[in-house]
Amino acid sequence: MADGKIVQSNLFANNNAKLGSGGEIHQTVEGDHSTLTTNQGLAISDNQNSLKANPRGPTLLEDFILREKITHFDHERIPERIVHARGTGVHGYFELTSSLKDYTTAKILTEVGVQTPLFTRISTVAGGSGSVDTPRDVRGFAVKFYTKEGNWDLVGNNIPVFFIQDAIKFPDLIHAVKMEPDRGFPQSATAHDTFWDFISLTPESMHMVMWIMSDRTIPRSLRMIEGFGVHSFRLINEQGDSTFVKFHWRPKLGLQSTIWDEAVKIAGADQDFLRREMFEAIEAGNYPEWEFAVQLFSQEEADKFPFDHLDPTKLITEELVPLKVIGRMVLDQWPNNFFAETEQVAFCPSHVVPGIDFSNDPLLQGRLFSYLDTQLSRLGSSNFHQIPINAPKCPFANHQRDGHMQMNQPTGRVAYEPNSLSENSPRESSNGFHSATVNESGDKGRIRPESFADHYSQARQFFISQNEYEQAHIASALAFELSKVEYLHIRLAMVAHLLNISEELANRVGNALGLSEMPEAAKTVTKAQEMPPSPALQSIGNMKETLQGRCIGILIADGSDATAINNVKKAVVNAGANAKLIGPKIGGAKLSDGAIQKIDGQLAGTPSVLFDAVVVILSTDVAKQLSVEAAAIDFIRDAYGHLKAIAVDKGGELLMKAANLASDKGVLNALDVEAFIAQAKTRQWDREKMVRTLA
Ligand code: HDE
Repeated sequence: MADGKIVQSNLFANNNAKLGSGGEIHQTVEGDHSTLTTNQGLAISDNQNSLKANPRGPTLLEDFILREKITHFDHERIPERIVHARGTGVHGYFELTSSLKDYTTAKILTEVGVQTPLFTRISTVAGGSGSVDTPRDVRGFAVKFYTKEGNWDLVGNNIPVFFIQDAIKFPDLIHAVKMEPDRGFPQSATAHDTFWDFISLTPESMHMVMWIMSDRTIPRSLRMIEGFGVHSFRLINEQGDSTFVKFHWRPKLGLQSTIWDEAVKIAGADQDFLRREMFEAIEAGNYPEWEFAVQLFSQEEADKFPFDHLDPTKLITEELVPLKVIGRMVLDQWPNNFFAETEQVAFCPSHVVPGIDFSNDPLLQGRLFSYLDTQLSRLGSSNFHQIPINAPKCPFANHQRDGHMQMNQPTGRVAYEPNSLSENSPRESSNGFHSATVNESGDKGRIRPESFADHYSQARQFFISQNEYEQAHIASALAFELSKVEYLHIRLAMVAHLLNISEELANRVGNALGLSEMPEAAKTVTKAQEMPPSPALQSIGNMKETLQGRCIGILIADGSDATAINNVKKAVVNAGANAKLIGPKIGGAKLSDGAIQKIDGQLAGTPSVLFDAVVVILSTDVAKQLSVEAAAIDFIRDAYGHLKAIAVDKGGELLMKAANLASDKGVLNALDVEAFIAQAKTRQWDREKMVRTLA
């Protein structure tokens, strides 16, 4: 689409009873678009000056061109999402690699090799649309598949469980986590009183608390997170039999997170770090990819689980029901326009296709109402499905009519069904959507099932499944968050819950908080069950040792060794990473061979938190000068503190000394490129206890 071109609805393509048929929903008005016009097509002769009574006189009300422009501008913003306001969206496709024909009639899950277009939006939950990318927060993972049988929205998160068991608690949870209503802060942070107050009074949240305090909520890249449908859904096959299913996305680049101190500093260095990283990857043709997997299980199998799969605070471990990989998603096209696509996209868990159905998960049941309702207030019209990003790419037709911003111009007399006046008007079809045949009986009431009463077993299972570094990060995150809580009774109430999860964890957190006395364990209805550790729940433990998708920062300056720079850069790029040169001046650096080397980032504005590993190649003279430069010292000290591999030449060694850093196996000679690459593929986890006290 050419810049500035006006794209308008194709009124005339949609003007028969088969609304939107043929998938052609928008068309560019043909002709020359080089003249600036009003929205009525009137050519504008002066876009610099408003109409005035005289050159220095008042502006005239008559200036309809000014008024149209300002009025439109005044209404540019629409209400942001009440949750998940901050998001990054990308187009791509889904390709099925293994058919689920025995389980479902959904074509998207049975037609192997077919590519289905999709739009994926990854978001934070708590912050406003202009908030930073890297707070500790759950990431939303929403995918809209434009299938042949209608749009299917899989609206999930990067964590497989949720805080609450019943939709009626959602507004309370969100009010507790969002900025506090009297003071208007904190923006996008759980580390405050109201959040922990609510959580401490909500034992069902404890499993989710373990996940949000883990490194999963501080991802290194949107390309390095998992996605989960969270709830159990149903698949329905041709015979009408249904099977339960859980959906999973697994990133090809593996899982990777930042260190908490790093995430905090990234927020200062680049508010848009994750969005920019995604944008740059796609621009460079490094298309993010995920495997799509399912866990399938019958009602009989579910009856034997030691928990209720309808409870969204529970997950089904891979050891209990293995994952079956059935497809892949590739994101390969950045939207043309952020507002038109990423902002206006409207996901609804109720958007399913024949062969996919819902379970009775009470959280999912509430969501089936909420999303359609929220689109009405956000997008302002029940015609939001006509916006190109939301419109199905298959024919769709019905007798719904009129309403705000109606883009279609139906013809004919018939807007009802059944009718005898129009042969071509849309009618129901036996291949359409059918709900699973399920027998429902029992007493009506506002009742939490007893099978939802165990709040600690899986929280404990998650904690004991983590490796020692991950456990230390969870304990430290809890200590950090609770240290921001002003009320002692809230801290104590949380530690009382932790005692039911793991005494060791509770003691570590209690100790880090400096509690003078430990509380009693929180009262429980059900005793926690012993569940075996599930190594698949680790993230550091399952990190891929790779440089694919990673970025290496190379600090250079005037006089730096040209050969050393080229060698390391080449090796890093060959290993699949991006290399960026950082120097004191953006104009470039005159290297040892006299050539001027272009620089990608100025040292003061490009700290090492933006990289996965760093190299420092400096002449000894320049290194001495930089030894009193805070940005240079911070560059190497933070890289060290964030457990990154560091390669140095003689000048780099001087900087290490000035920063008072000891050598270890992650500190390498810049000439030994291979050794550096091997260490850069991971983090120096053993270094952590040397640089920070963890709980
Ligand atoms: Fe959402 N959620 N949610 N949520 N949610 C919204 O819909 C809601 C829940 C999720 O990128 C809203 O369009 C209720 C679980 C994502 O546009 C709203 C409940 C999961 C996104 C809403 C939940 C999610 C949303 C706000 C409890 C993971 C962003 C704007 C019953 C499985 C989608 C909007 C995007 C967005 C309601 C719980 C994921 C208000 C009532 C559980 C990824 O309708």
